[in-house]
Amino acid sequence: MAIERTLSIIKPDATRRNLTGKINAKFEEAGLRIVAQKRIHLTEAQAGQFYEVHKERPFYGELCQFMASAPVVVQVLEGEGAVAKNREVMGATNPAEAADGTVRKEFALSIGENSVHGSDSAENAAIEIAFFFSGLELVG
Ligand code: PCG
Repeated sequence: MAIERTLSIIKPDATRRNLTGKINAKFEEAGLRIVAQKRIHLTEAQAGQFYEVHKERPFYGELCQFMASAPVVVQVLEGEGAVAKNREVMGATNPAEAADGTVRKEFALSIGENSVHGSDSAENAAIEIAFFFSGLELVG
């Protein structure tokens, strides 16, 4: 399988509980390499822009408010089949449905406060990485 990159976000519920290191350990144990990472505090407008595809969903306002409620850690993960591998490590969106050993099973609080975001396709990964990082910030 080809080496890919995917965009990951450690969300406010996880940064608040000081879980960045524990979550990063799970990525690294799965063979994903953290090739870029920064801690930022999004405005609600920036969160809204990032999640624009969900604009019509009933939870959009709540989602944007939550994402702006505390700092997040945005990161680029690299590895073989990184998009799918990261989704495996994260587990299902709803922690009640997430498999044992996944980030969301261990750490997520609810479907909204679910600790991590990961790109859902290689195409969206490229768009989401470009949203947060310049080429100069990406190291091999
Ligand atoms: P993510 O970041 O992978 O992509 C969109 C997010 O919308 C998703 O994770 C969830 O956190 C969030 N989401 C999905 N369904 C619901 C919901 O029913 N309520 C809330 N508050 N958030 C949701």
